[in-house]
Amino acid sequence: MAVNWVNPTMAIAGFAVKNHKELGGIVTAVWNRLTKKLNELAITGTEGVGKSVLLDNLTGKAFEPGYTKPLKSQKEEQGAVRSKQRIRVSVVPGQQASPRNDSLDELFNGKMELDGVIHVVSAGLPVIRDETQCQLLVSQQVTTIREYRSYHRGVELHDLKETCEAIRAAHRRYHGPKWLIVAVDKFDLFHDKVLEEQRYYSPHHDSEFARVLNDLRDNVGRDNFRWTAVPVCGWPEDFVWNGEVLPSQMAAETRQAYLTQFLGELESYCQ
Ligand SMILES: Nc1nc2c(ncn2[C@@H]2O[C@H](COP(=O)(O)OP(=O)(O)OP(=O)(O)O)[C@@H](O)[C@H]2O)c(=O)[nH]1
Ligand SMILES: [Mg+2]
Repeated sequence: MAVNWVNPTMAIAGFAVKNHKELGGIVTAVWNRLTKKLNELAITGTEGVGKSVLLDNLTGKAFEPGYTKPLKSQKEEQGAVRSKQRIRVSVVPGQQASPRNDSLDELFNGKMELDGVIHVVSAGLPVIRDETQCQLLVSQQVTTIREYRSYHRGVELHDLKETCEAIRAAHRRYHGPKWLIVAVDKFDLFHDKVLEEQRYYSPHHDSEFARVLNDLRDNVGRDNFRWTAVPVCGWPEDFVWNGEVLPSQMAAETRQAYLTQFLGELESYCQ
């Protein structure tokens, strides 16, 4: 590399150095880039469940000043996770339209060989950004938050089955992806009902949800697939449906602790 005597850039191998203190971390990052395997992951889950916000938390973008939450994703998003492992993630858009199908096809049926999947769920509390869609649901008697959650748990389960089908097809091609982490997102909205949600999402209980993933594991072989569920909160805020409010209840330090735990678990699944 040419030595710049006049205007040396504050960057090493593409990593911007803001101050001397950061240098240690950057040297580690460069070292990792040279020595570690790249883990290719997909983030899946239904519309409005929190995939893009979770990605921004994992890449660090959510901590930048002036960050605002993303709009509905119209196409696949990608990012590198801030981690001691090399982890690249692609987010499949949730909206039932061609960008979602193209992305699913490319990630699970194309040239890419995925190492793992982060499947995002929100205990039946996705955000619907389309007013017409909201009105339609209310007209179908989904008027309370209780009814909303029950309806969306059905949608979530259907989506999980679709994702497992894609994983099964990928396994027929290259025996991967080898693992799946269920990100139980929006934990700030049901932190007080932790055991209930744990019973539904955890691999250690026999729920309808767990059965779908256990069937997949038995089908592709226990040596070829494992899964777990980890609670997380990407963006704490009250949830409102048809005038009813479910308050967000989570202190900033608790949220940080959940995020740190999520990242730790993710790193342990990556090589
Ligand atoms: N309470 C709460 N709300 C959240 C959380 N994460 C996301 N949200 C809300 O959910 C909305 C949707 O989040 P996104 O990350 O954009 O959802 P997505 O899964 O990417 O949705 P699509 O792009 O439509 O597939 C956000 O705009 C927030 O209003 C969370 O941890 N807690
Ligand atoms: Mg999105």
